[in-house]
Amino acid sequence: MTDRLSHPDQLPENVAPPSYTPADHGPGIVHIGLGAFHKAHQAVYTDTALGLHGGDWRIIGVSLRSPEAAGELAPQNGLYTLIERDMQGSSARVIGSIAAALCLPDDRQSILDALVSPATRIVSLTVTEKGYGIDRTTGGVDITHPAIAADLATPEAPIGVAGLLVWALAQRRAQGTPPFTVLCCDNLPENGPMLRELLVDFARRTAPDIAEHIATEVAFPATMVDRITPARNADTLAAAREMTGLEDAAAIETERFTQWVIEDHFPKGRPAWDAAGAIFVQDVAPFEMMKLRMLNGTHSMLAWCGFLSGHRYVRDVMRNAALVGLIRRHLHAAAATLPALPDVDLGAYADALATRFANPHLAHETYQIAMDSTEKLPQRILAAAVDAQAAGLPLRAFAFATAGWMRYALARHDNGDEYGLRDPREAEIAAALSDVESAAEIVKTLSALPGVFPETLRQDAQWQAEVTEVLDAMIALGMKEAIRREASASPGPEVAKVS
Ligand code: CS2
Repeated sequence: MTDRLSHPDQLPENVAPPSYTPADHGPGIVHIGLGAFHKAHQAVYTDTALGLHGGDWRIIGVSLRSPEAAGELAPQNGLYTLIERDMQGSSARVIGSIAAALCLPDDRQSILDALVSPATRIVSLTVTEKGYGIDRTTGGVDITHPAIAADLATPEAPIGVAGLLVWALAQRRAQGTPPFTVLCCDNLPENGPMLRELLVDFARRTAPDIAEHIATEVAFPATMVDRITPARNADTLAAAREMTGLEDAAAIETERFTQWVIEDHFPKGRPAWDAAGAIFVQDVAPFEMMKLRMLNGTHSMLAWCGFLSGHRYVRDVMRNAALVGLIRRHLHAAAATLPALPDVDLGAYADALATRFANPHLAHETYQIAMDSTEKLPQRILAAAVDAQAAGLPLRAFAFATAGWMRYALARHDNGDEYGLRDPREAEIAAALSDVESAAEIVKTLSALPGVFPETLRQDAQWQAEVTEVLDAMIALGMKEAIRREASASPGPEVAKVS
């Protein structure tokens, strides 16, 4: 029987162990959202930083609901294999930065203790866009969000992000412990300030005396995170077994590329993430916008259109010339909406993205990216469309992407086969579309979903007409043909510019 990974000494020569002794370093970070992305990104930067500069900065990883991650990591002393893949091939290393893996329903007291402990100087988060419970129209809490509703009712027994963080910050203040720095690592615009606003609003409703403390004394650095990380599957575990000679239930795979841009505002210190390659800047917003609109916006467009035209993986989409043309067009259109960034060549960034998407060794499912689309569309596509509209730039690429989402929201393939949207607003969308048929009605109905479409687009007849025209073609001709026609009709120079 194959041994299970639990100690760095077990590793063969070709797999790098942590370059430090994990047990020599105490925890300094609580991370909420112990999923593949955290394990491929922040935990890796922390692992490298610990190896280079040491410090008590290991991570107590927390899952709010599922016991899965804790169940995989705990028997392995937090160790896991990270498989990194690029065009040249794959390599593996073992990460030692996770000191403990906990799950809220099972380990509640340990998690609350960790959040209040003076040793915890940073609380970082990757809970996905839908995990926070933000009301996009007000920036405050969405009182219909299940965790927000539960925590507003019983703030002394929190189960969600806002409830737990406000509870912990209040406890720390009462005990005279300085607040931790809150580091949101989800793909949301101005993610630090966004989370501050959410917590301040939650506190105003449940613990008004600490709302001001959170607004003025807690640091919420903004950050842009980037690493394409497919959901782990049986092939990942088999690859880890082959590369390490060990069983590893917690192994993950990711691309070799990684990027982290962080606003340098950590009053209680931080790991030497800069030594590990993170870039510290005064203002993250332009980087965030670039990544959200170019990488994530294009990703969403290619996911809807790729999924509906029969492409299971992103790498397959990148073998379809018509889709590649539309991807190039989208990258260019998104780039045109961005403020200039010194030292960043957006054409080169677009090329690099196309290469990353085409990575033949990464099995990244279009259906995975299409998940939670109502949470992604506004900052990825619609915000860019609004800026394009204001600048008098062509809206076609964004109208095409939006029509792709609307076609996806119908929840059935061209042949009638149904699929689940896997979106928090799935039921609402299904109900709204139940007696709607024409493209024009679908556009009108979906554009009216509260909090998704900006008013300036809803009022723009040209925009509405373009989205309707594309959606009509997608429905009438089928997705493949609509894509082919769009690609052949789209003006060459616009496509060619970023090639
Ligand atoms: C993707 C992102 O699933 C998605 O929505 O667009 O997870 C993307 O892979 C990452 O943001 C890359 O950094």
